[in-house]
Amino acid sequence: MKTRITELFGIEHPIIQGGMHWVGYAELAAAVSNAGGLGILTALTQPTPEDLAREIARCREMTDKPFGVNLTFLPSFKEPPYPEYIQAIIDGSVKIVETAGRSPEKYMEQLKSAGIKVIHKCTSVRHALKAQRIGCDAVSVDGFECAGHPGEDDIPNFILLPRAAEELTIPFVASGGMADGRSLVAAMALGAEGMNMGTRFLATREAPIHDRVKQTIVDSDELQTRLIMRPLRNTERVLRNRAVDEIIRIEAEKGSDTTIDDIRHLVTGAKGKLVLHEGRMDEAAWSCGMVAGLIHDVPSCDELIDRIMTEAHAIIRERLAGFLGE
Ligand code: FMN
Repeated sequence: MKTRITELFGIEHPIIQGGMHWVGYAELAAAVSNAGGLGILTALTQPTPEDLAREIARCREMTDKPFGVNLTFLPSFKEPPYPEYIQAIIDGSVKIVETAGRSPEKYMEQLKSAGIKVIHKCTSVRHALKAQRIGCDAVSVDGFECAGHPGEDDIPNFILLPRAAEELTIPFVASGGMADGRSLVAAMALGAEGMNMGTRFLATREAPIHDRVKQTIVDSDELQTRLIMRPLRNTERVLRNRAVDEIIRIEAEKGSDTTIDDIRHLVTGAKGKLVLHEGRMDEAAWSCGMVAGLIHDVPSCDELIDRIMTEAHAIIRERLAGFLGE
């Protein structure tokens, strides 16, 4: 399948693995890239820019295919040294960066002058247009269904993707709620040129997380996610657990007076790591998408991507062409 996204990034299949905190290590990124998709390391999962440089080198040993690095600009307790992380990306000869959260405007010159292609992940058409204006090469349009931060507009992909198609000239991938060949074909029908997946890649053999997390996703349906941190305008979609129930209780009690200090103990990155790496499933809130309802197994990345592409071809050639009587 050839699209502007496969051409832009030099990949075989239009499938991207979005950056994921505590998950986007070399094992997963290399497995996705080796399967013909675009694997992405998560910069801020590495404690320092030097650690990121080592992780890039490790990933390069595991794959000779293109891979990228995610740089997330979110409100944080302490601003990370972004220019130094970017320097590690440049020094590691990585040519693709996925940005997310705030606009990457401040860093575009540093990225572009190193010949890096930038795909910005955003949750609204206006942010996508801004990304286009400041020189991003592509965008990842993240619908309300997505794991992590869906923004505050709550527009699902059935509306958001065709709206993006109406406005953008740069290519975009659909993100949020994508799981299989049906997702890919639907996203492309709505104007996208590929798809980005997070939750689906958590439930793969190579994802370097605890098996209990993978099994929990398989066991969950589409009704199990919750939105937290809405009163802080930093909404996050997470899987329901004891910590999330407690956050929801606190937010209901405090309403718009909720502050990060009220819930910090249940949302810190350090605690999220206990869930993802140690399988302590009730320890903290952790990002998970509604797409859990479509995830029923834990394949390898190669099996998953191969299955998605086979299914997508069959849908286009047989199911859709069949409606035309061809
Ligand atoms: N997106 C980021 O840009 N930065 C992150 O650090 C990040 N961490 C994530 C951690 C987890 C456990 C998950 C499931 C998602 C995370 N995301 C992050 C969002 C994904 O990259 C992707 O945009 C999202 O999962 C798409 O929705 P889906 O899960 O329905 O596929």
